[in-house]
Amino acid sequence: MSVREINFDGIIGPSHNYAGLSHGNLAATRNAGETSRPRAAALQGIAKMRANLALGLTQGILLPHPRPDHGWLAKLATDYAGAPPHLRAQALSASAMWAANAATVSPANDCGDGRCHLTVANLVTMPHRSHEWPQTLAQLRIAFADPAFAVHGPVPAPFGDEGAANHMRLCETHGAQGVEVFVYGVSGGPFPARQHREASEAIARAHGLDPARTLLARQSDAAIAAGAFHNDVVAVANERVLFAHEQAFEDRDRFFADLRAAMPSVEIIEVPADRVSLADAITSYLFNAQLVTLPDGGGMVLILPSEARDNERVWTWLQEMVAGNGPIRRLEVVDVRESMANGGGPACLRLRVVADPATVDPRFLVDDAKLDRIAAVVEAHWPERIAPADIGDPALIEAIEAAHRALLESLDLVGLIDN
Ligand code: SUG
Repeated sequence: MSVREINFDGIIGPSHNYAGLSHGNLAATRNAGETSRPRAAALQGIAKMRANLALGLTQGILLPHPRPDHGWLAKLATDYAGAPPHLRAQALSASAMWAANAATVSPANDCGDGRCHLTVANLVTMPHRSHEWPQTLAQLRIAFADPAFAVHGPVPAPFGDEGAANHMRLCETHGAQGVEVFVYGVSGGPFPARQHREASEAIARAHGLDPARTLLARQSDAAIAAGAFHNDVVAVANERVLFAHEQAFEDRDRFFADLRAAMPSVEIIEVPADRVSLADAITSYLFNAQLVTLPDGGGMVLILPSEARDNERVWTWLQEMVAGNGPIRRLEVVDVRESMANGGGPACLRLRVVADPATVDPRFLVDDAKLDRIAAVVEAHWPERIAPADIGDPALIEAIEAAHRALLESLDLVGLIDN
């Protein structure tokens, strides 16, 4: 038995484009109408996975969804050719790449029945994401079919659930019992609050979490209004470290006191607003980093997007932090600019599962050789560019569908999850 954290990254799909579909996600709306580079995007994601493997981490994948989603359009009594432009864009989105929104995961040691529980996120707030869950659920049921796991369907609408992006877990080591924190938003500001308290509470119940080790924290209205459409844009946790912006939580003092009571060894690293403003945190995605523990006592590494290095105030603060004697010992920078332009940083692209890799379907785990194979499919089949005007082009749609088929074939998953 070797329980560890496994990062499952969403492979960036061949339909990756900039349609500006996410109100409240400032990068996505700012880049609406730009030309995307799906091939480069997917290769950037693969390079990030390679860098994680090189750090000694265990790496998994989730697959792009079939796009356009013809089944969803059929439920709307239309088809791709006949659909109005906004429905076409919503049916074509590659947004399943952001695996942090695939599900909420509670490791076995936190759950009453000793199994690792996963609840697929309903993503009901955004139309282009609301039709992801059936395909995500199909993949989770294959990847985590072992009795070590319990995979749940979505929380019912209208309670919005955006998965692990609004969930943090603190623990001494990944294999130990943890304290789980669910972060929800309250609507009323300029942008939607995508995680509802009722959904978080339902998941905590479904996973059989111990109420004494489960906290609900309200995301600050200021953070949502500044463009933090998910908590993972302003906070990230790993083992006993919480790394967060000073303005991430609505009632910060009470939340920190509750967290310290539930887990006295917690170390809170807070970035003050007078050093890094919320606006800087959101454009640089400083907190949308993967905070990981290296194997063999190597300490913690923060895997950041290159945008964090480009912002002088953010980079200066980070360098001071690693020069100090804190738990985060090292900074690694990755280039995921294509995903970032849609508001998805390194942490958005991954779903963390604490489990023994031997219990996971091996087709969802990767090593360098398998990443080589995936990269070869991407090089051969992913469109180089998608401009807004291309979205109606039947030849592009054919190329996207052929690319998706080629990937499933190369991973031996045809027929299992191709709907
Ligand atoms: O849901 N962007 C995604 C980004 C998700 C980031 N995930 C985390 N923070 N964990 C979203 O807003 C943009 C797609 C478009 O506009 O075409 C988009 O869906």
